[in-house]
Amino acid sequence: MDSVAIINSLKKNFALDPQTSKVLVVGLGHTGISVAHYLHKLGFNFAITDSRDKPPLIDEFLQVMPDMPVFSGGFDEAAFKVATHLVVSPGVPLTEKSIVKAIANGSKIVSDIDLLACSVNVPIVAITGSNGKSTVTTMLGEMAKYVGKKVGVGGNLGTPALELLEPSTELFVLELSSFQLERTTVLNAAAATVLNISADHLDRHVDIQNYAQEKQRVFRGNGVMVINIDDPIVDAMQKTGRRILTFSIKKEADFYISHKQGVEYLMHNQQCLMPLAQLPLEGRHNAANALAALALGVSIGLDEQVMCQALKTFKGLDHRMQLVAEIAGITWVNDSKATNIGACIAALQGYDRKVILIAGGDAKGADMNELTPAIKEKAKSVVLMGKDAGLIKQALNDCVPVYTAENMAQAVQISAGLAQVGDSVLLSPACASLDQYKNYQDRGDQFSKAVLGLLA
Ligand code: UMA
Ligand code: ADP
Repeated sequence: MDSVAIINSLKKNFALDPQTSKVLVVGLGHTGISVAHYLHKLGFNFAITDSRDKPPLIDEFLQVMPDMPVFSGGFDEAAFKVATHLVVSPGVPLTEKSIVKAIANGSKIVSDIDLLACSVNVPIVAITGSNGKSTVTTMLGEMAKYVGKKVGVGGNLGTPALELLEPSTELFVLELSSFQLERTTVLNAAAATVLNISADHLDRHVDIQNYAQEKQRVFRGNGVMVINIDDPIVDAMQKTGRRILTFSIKKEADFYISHKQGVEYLMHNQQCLMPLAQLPLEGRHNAANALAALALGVSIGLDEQVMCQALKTFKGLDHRMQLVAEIAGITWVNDSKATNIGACIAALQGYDRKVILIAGGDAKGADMNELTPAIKEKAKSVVLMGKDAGLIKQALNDCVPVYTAENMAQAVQISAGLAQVGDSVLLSPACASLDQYKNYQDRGDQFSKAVLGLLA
């Protein structure tokens, strides 16, 4: 779409007008910068505010737009007072006092996802859920590339949605978080999925019902709904009158798994798509991810055989069930991206024997008792660390031997002492990393470093 068409769409959907609107971009992170570039290009009058004294990207921003007003070190009351529209970064809660006040005074909330949706007339596929978003988003992006589409892949995955705006793009595949969805009102995805729901981000959402409701917003509009019928909360999201494609790893669905002459296949209705063994990813949950990606691809008309070719070469993402090393008959697996209970349970359930589990960190308000059955079944011992180690220890109530470590190096040392030939040591923390590490990548890297250090 050209600038005139985009501005017309913004006017129609949000009364957002370069002549009259005053936009406040809240948060100067990756989202904030991408929004600033977008508004600048369209000739909008805007300012930025960030609660941090020195927002991490301020220098980079001022180099490109030195004249733009930036209010940092707190949310600037005066800037909120005059703003007709707020574009709030996902890291900033909408319950923030200044935002609540601005909304009460008539300011409209617009998300970067809404801005993208108003700026394109090609299909958008939207992917959310508690776990598997990044994997499915990347899988579908790879499939679309294999088919020969010019595709923009991003969102919560890393590249902000508006950075993907390119005139030649034929398809957008977006990973969306609950925070992005709660402030998105006009997205009408051609196909969308909620992969699964398990407790996460309960430090920001009132309860799991509220978290699931925000996720459900991905289905706004009239696109195809891709539904995981193994998850009762997601299954209940089906809407009558909509085209629905279901997937399941437990029972027959539109996309499912079936045995044919002793071989397990990924299936679409009665058609065998490919043997499951040709999917080069560990864990049953990745079969679900592949089925979801196939269903989304079919929804937007991608060729199934070509999509399967892409799946066969998909190596998975770092820090998700990633084999670090096999040392003296012991396998070390980095699943640092398991930042919630659901991911840790899925990791444990993928094993057919007991493992040594390294877990802990910031539980983000989740009830750690939900971990206990899977740990009881699949862990021979548990090494805990981080802020909420005590909560997990309490929940386990001595059902397995528990050890406590100060840091990753110590956790790996303790695990090495416990492990015997044939064992697996799994880092799958069930918690966020920010209490002890820069991010989950840093946590995973420290694990790999400590494991490889065992060789020395
Ligand atoms: N912050 C402040 N004051 C501000 C703005 C932010 O203190 O004024 C803090 C926030 O509390 C947060 C951090 O700064 O802890 C970053 O927030 P942000 O929204 O400004 O971050 P961005 O750089 O814009 O990155 C965001 C997403 N971050 C969050 O949702 C926290 C990125 O997802 C996403 O890749 C990016 O937009 C592009 O779309 C990251 C993430 O952790 C990977 N997401 C969560 C998750 O996956 O669990 C939801
Ligand atoms: P997200 O972007 O939703 O965090 P990722 O693909 O990055 O999802 O995976 C995050 C964690 O969840 C990893 O530990 C991974 O092994 C696990 N995981 C991936 N897919 C699923 C799934 N379908 N169900 C449960 N856990 C999953």
